[in-house]
Amino acid sequence: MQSAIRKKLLEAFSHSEDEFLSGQSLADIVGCSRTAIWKHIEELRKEGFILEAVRRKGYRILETPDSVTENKIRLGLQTKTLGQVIHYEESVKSTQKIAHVLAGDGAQEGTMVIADEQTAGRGRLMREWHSSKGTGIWMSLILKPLLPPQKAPQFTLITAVAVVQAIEEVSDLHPQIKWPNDILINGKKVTGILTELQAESDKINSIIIGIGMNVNHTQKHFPDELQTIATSLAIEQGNQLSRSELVQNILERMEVLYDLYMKEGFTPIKLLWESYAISIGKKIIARTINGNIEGRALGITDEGVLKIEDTSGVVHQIYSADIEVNV
Ligand code: BTX
Repeated sequence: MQSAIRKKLLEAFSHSEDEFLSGQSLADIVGCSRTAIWKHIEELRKEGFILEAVRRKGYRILETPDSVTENKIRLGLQTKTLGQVIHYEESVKSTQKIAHVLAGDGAQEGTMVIADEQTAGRGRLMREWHSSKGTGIWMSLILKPLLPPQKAPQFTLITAVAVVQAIEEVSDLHPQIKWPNDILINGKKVTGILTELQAESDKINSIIIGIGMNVNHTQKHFPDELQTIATSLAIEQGNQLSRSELVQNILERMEVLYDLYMKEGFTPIKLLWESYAISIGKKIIARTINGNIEGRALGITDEGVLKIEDTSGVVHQIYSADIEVNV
């Protein structure tokens, strides 16, 4: 985790745009000596930031590395809570695992764990999540809403809306959501969401939301078994995208939607979610642990539960399943 000085320094640069900031004004804003500022600037340079230093003018950032480090995400981040504490690691087994430990130790709301690579990333039901180095966004976010545990599945849907909006913000793409946790582009999976809980019987302690997004993968980054089902933003868009900008957008969108949800409940989120949903009105199969249900997807309830009408007209409420659309 970053020192308070580094955090303030990056916040100052976030507001300066292309302007130079003098060593003295930085020292005043941050509350340390000019030598300390210089040391932090050298650290940023080592990480790949290109800073211009001009006598009597000061410093400005010319270029930043293509990374998802704490420094890179902090620069320009416009949130109040989400991502205000960032744990970055180059390589981890699973960001979800680390976030669970941090949440158990009382991590503050909005704490994020992010890695450049996961060696044992996981999806639902302990399925594997392929997370190659330097290509994607592998992050886990800790939220602490004062809510009963039954509300937790709604956070998968809130996150899905935030992710779609973030992708639309930085690209020309229009992803769709497949209930409950897949984001698809042209029918292929670009993002998976994993919502997990630390809770007591009547209250949530922490929700840990894992987001895995394929960003700059080429087709050959995917193993054989994912060739036909996975895609990346770069494959669909035709050019590479900034992972850190996407992370910032996800955090910013998520903060707005989370706020809206806590103030007004799930109804406004539901409308947004349905506007991006792929399966509504279509024939689908829901594969649940109790067997398959085939029918037409009617929509979601105010709780975020999927409604399916089978051929005999019976409406089923599905809490958890894998969905196959267009059968
Ligand atoms: P899921 O169970 O819905 O999807 C898992 C399935 O998706 C796998 O069985 C495989 O078929 C397919 N899959 C695996 N990797 C990829 C990939 N990179 N792109 C597309 N399809 C893939 C989805 O679970 C939830 C995934 C959450 C991942 C994040 S990453 C950060 C955090 N840490 C962690 O360990 N998990 C979460």
